[in-house]
Amino acid sequence: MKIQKKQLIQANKGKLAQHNKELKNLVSKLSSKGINTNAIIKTIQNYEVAIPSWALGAGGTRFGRFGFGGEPSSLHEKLEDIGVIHALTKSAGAVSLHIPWDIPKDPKATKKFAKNLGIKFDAMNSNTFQDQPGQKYTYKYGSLCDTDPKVRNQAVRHNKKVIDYGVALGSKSLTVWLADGANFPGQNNFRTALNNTLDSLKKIYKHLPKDWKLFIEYKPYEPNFYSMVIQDWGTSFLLANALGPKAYTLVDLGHHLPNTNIEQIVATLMSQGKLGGFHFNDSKYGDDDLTVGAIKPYQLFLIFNELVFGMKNNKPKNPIPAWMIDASHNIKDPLEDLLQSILAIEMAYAKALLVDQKALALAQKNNDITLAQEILAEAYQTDVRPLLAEARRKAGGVLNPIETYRALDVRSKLIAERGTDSKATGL
Ligand SMILES: [Mn+2]
Repeated sequence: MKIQKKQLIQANKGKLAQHNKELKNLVSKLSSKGINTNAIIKTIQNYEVAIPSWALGAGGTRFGRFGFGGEPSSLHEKLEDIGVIHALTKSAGAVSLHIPWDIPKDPKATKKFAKNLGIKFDAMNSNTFQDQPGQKYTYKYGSLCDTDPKVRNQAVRHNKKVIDYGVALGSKSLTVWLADGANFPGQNNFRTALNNTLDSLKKIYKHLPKDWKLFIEYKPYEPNFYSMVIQDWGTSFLLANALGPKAYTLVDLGHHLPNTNIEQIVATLMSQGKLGGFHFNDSKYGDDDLTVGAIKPYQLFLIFNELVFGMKNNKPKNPIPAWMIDASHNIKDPLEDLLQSILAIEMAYAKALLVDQKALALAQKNNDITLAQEILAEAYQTDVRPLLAEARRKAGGVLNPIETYRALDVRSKLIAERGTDSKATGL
């Protein structure tokens, strides 16, 4: 299903007067404080976050999977769903593909199909955490870290193949997340596992085209519960440095132990020019993959505050991170969940752009802790929704994406097209 432009214009019609009123009030309030609201609107207008190809269906938990009617059952249907999100928000013009869940049978045709929907191909994701049908060696005990070189080589070959698919689609980066690790003390030799991983990554790195990046994602536990080979940002950073200038660390919000200061990790990585990718989600306990902003919106704001600072004070040069939503949906309409996530990300971003960096630096210099806190709170407590709505409207999207999604009855139409028990590939 494809949303037509006139449907979007129609959706905004009745809301425009109220929106203009709210926008005018906010702009006048912020302008009196010397804030350039046009610049913020422009930044949000240009912001884009990739949607992973595995997030369009109802995700599973380790206990069960509850399907959602009208799930996309092919790659092109997944792209269509992203097209719906992009049409409403104008912020989701990229997809992050997972191989082998979403192998493009005809990359040229897929690229063209995506282009028609305004969708580009962002980072490619390899998978050596599951065995695939017909695969010669098992990843039961590891992939890039395995003690058997035959297993390692098979995993390296898979990653090279993923790069090749990406090249055909116009992607420019590969994300490697490994489940490799150990469930019990003594199971792995830590140093051997890490060295094997580095050695395998070097082979993958060599296969990268000149203008590509390699993102190394870390995770402290799960599926292995005693040790993960790439357990934290430090290990990822070490590997990225050992590999070279095209390798970067990727931060996934859910891949930290409870209460980790993620904003500090972001600041540290950017100060070294090594923050390459960013996966958004939210969590209460672990890698919960909940909707972005659902649990800890203030933390998300503090993270964006560091991202904004890092992008403004860009020495050494850190690339603009590859943004992606890495959430999973078991009980909500996946498209509504993604819309909520996009809005939460943009809200945190816009609020971070409000922070008076000069005043904050001065308060820090004067050790005025109360004022420093107040400067952040002032930005965080501002309701920026009219700015976000204006950014969407200017970009050709709608003022209220979730309301419009429901008013257009998208889910019922998808169910009518695809049936109630179509199934998306993925977890
Ligand atoms: Mn992730």
